[in-house]
Amino acid sequence: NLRGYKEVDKKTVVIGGMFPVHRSLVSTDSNTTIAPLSSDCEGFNFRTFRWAQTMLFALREINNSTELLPNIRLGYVIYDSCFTISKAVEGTLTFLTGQDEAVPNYRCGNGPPLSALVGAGASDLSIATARILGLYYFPQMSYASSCSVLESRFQYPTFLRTIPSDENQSVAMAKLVLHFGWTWVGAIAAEDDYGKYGIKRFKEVVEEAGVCISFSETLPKSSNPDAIVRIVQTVLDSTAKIIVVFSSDVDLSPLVEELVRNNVTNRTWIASEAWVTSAAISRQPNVMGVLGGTIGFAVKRAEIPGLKEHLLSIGPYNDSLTEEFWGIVFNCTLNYSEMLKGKRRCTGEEMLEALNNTYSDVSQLRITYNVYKAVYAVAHALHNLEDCKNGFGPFENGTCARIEKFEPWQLMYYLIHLRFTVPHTGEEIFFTNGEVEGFYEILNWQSDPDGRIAYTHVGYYNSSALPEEKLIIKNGSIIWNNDILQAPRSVCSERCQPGSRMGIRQGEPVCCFDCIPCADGEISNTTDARGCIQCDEDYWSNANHDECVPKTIEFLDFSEPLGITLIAIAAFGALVTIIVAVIFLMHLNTPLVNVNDPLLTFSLLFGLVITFLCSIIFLGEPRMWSCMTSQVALAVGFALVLSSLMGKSALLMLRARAVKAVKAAAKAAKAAAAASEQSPDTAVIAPAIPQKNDVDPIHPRHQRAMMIVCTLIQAVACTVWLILMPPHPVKNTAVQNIKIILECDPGNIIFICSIFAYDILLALLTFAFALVARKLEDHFSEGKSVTFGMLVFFIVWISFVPAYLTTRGKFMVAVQIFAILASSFGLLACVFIPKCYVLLVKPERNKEELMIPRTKSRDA
Ligand code: TCR
Repeated sequence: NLRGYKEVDKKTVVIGGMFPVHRSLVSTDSNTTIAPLSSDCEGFNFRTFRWAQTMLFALREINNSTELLPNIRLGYVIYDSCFTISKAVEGTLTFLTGQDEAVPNYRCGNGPPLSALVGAGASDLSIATARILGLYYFPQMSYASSCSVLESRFQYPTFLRTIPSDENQSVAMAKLVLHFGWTWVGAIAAEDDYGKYGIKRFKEVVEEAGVCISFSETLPKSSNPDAIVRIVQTVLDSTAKIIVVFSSDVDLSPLVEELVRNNVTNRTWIASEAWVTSAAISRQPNVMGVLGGTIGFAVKRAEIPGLKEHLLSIGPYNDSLTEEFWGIVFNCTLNYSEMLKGKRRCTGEEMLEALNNTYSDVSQLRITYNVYKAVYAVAHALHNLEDCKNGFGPFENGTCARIEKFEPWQLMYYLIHLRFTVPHTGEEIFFTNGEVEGFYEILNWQSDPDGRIAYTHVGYYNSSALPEEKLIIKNGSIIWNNDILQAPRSVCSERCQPGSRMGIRQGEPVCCFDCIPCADGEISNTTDARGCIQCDEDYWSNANHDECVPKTIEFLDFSEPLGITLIAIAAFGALVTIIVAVIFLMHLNTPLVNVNDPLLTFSLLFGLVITFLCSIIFLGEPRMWSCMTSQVALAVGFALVLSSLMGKSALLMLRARAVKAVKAAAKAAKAAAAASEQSPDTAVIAPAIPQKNDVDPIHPRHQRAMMIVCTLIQAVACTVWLILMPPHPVKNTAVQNIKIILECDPGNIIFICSIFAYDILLALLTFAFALVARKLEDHFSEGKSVTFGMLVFFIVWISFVPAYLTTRGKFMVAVQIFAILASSFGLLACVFIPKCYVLLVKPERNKEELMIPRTKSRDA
């Protein structure tokens, strides 16, 4: 322990200080045969020694000041906590009791009053000491204990600090991670309160924002190479490119060594305040490849004029710590027993000025500045305490505390209500509930021209600013790992683009997912969509599945080429039919026209005109009227055509039968004649020679009646259909997803089937009649042509069925129209071309002829 106060004329007040000048305790084996001794410490830390020296420097400044505490001398007691709780507690008890051996609950009488303890560096030490000091309501002013649990005034009533609480830093780190859109980060924390609570809060904030933690590791407190190797392996195995480390430099350095050994590059490290400017990390060899581009948070930096001179002015013989420091710096010893062991003896004349190490490096005075502020805070509180005018004091009845002998809680009052400006920097310090405002500089590790690490200032975080102004960061000035200027990405899975949705992977964090493309008819229009949205009824997904587009409406339009072609063909057919009718009209009185009832011919032609023209109604956007007329016109038109043909072929069939009978009779007559020649005594009954009237067994009246009745049946059926369940236009979306097919719904499937089945029945009858009559030989062989026409008709409609069933949308209509046109043309051509040929080209063959085949001439 360093003590510095002399009984002089001035009144003395003692300030305690606690610094982790050594890194750890010397491990001793527990031996219960001898009295236990307080352990020794090892691992001298230049950085923290500088902090201790800064306290001395500040005290000297204050003691030399004529304004601050002019009548008081500040003394000090400084303890080395060796970064261990036990040492810190020991020091606290020693401080409170004033005994060199710590005896709790005992404070000896008349020594100079103890004012406050500056320190305990690490949080867990402060937590331990603050519990003890809190018991006596003894003020503690920490410069580095930033853990957020120390915020609790209930548990730590007398704890104040000049470093912002880690609550701010954890949130700041989380904001930084979110700012760069990293959603997949690793976390490493030291195994102490600083690391645990810091990383816990960080995780809370980022996880709430949807970031996932790839791994979470703890750095061991005591040397544990296996654990370090394991952590390096985890870092290597993880795909996270961003690793947040909440640890002090002392605990982190073994990991950094191992990382450098394994050459773990390509990671971006986020540094907490405790190691961001630590030379113990950044001065390790080859560290830049691994840690280059690190981004970290640091507390305010300051220039403290005169500090460097003070640091270099210390001599070897001041106290035990400087002695040790001297020995380490100059690699010699001032200790007699070590000299005996052969170590070089220090001369005491060594030049500290030539020294260039962490101790004398005053470029990053951050925690050092906090120490400076802490000492000044205590001094100002003491000043205010001394300044009190009796009667106007803050305590009972306006009393004041006396500087020669005050109670710790009285000083606490002044600390809580303190507000002062720090000399040299002009920063104003005050405590709200024991805390200072959360302000951090954001530093980026870049290599400067001479290969050293430069901590470049790239932004800041101010917790008391407006939410959107808290984190200010100059993206452009950051140089990332591998000297890249582009911010790295760290995601477990790349974002799901619009058109796909996130699919969870069982048992993995939510940030790791698969992008599943939306099904047809579903879309997602945001990135990282959780699900796809079904498009509305009349809409369908586009090719990218990121937009619902109206379904295309499909129907066979008049104006498109196919429609125009069909209209042209239909019109042509109708025209031809009319021409044929005109030709027939012109030859009305010729035998050919009259060989069968001409009226049936005209009704047949009229039916064909109807079927030709009705195919046009199938085109265009289906409407109520067009659906009704097209089907009905078709059905009735065909009924007319077929019943006319049936009427014709019925006659032909009967004629053929009669002719057959006549032929048979003639044959019989011939045979009889022959027989009578052989036996002249036999009586001959010669059969009569058949006449025209004999072979025309039915009258045209019958034929016409047949035609009319058959057509009427169809017409009536259609009327019923139209009245009961009329066909109507529908939007068909079932067949093809991307289209709305406008088509006619038949209303009732049974109706339409029976109506066309009736047509088929007529066709079959016609065919059957004509088939029987096909052998009927006359000039005009109508039986053959009708048979042939019906065959064409059947072939067309039979092939229509598969074609119709395999087409979709508007082509169904086209197929239907083709079938109508083809069958109509087939009938027209087969039935009328031979006749027109005779009428127009070979009129000489158009003459009355006996219906009886040329039996005579052949026989002759
Ligand atoms: N708070 C840490 C200890 C610590 C520290 C440091 C130690 C901080 N900054 C710099 C060494 C060097 C910040 C704690 O434990 O609260």
